Amino acid sequence: MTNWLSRSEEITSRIPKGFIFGAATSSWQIEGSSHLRGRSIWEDFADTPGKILDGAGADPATDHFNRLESDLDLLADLGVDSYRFSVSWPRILPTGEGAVDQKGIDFYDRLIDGLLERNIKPALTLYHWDLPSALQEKGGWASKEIYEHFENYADILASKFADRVFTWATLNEPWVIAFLGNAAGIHAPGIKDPATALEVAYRLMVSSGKALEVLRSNKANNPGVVLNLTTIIADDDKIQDAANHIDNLQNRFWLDLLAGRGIAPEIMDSTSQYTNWDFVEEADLRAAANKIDWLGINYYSPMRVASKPAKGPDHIVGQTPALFPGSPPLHFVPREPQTDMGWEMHAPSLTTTLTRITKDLPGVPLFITENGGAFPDKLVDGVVDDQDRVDYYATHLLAAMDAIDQGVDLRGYYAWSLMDNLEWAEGWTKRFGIVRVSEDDPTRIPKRSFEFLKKVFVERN
Ligand code: IFM
Repeated sequence: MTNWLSRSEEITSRIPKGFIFGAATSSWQIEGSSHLRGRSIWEDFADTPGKILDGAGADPATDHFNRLESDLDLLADLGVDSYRFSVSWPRILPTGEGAVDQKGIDFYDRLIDGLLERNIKPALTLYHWDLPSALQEKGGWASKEIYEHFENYADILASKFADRVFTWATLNEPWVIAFLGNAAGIHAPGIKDPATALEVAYRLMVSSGKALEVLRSNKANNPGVVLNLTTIIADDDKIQDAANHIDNLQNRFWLDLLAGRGIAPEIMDSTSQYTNWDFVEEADLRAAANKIDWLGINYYSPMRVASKPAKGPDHIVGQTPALFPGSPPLHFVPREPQTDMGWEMHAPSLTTTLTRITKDLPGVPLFITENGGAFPDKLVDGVVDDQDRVDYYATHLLAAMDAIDQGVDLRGYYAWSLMDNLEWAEGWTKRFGIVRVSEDDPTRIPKRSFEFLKKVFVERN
């Protein structure tokens, strides 16, 4: 393994002036203090036995709600330009609608002001998966009423924070929300119904487009959206059609909607056994194509597919045919080296993902809004020497610079994640942080990867 701590100048010398560096988190994964807000679908899911691998729930998470100031100090020490966080919808509107909870507004006011005092630009995401349970009871993202609820929520946040936030993202990873939550049922709300998942995918993008308008009408800076797109690799000749189907649902669906191309006939055909798409309306498609000032890409790994299964362990988090309704038979076959999620580490796929997006959605500046890896960290004598994570960051930062050299308008990079946290259905069993936190000890211990990223952030020109 390369000693990147002594070779960070290979990266810093390639970073363009004005490039934004940051770290990212999300509300449900870190905040805790769920008694001070309304209930979300993730508490409902976590309370269902067997849904979360280690039985973890919303509390205490990393206890960030009570440790805000010292967590902001950590960010300042890391030397970031920006911090990407999400707002918990049920902290602002306990049932998703009705009266605003001032406690929730006060918390995010303190967060945003605390960032600005430390010269860190707030990058706010409206929705990172913690839907108020009361809205799920009314149909959640599968119902048309969600448009109005999401617009109302966006309006409240923008009217309070538009003057101080640097970038706004409407949604985080709508593919995950739609398909992990509603097709495979491995995320909240735990529905296993492809037809619902396809409708949710569509309604999410329409909701996002409508919220973009609301943000703009409140003069919010830089409204955008965050997608998890990746490169699909067909590992043998017989699998190209299936690989195209995976690509259609993972990448093309979202890019086409944003670009105003609507829903491709190939996608409608290959999913026709589940839905006739009669919920699609012209006016909605126009809303889904509302202008974004930037697109966020969360990238971790390519998806490698083959006609035959690979040898060895086959539990890959978030890679299963059930996530791609209408898919021909196929197997996910990540190669070594892999992260703890079973995800193949292949930095060149970050470059190809970014160049492809630039081709399919030209003229839109990009940010890498999440990138990082889960590894089986060991705490030895108070130190986490996570060289595997350092290696992951170094190779992916170089791959991001390669994309810039190839003409991609990449404006920034956020590491996932500032700290170990609740990794959704995996609970505490997977650690993505550059700062160690554990389920039974909220003490923050910066890892070697923190030291490495700090060096890169501080030493760049
Ligand atoms: O932890 C998640 C995050 O919430 C969304 N993007 C992927 C991360 C790792 O799985």
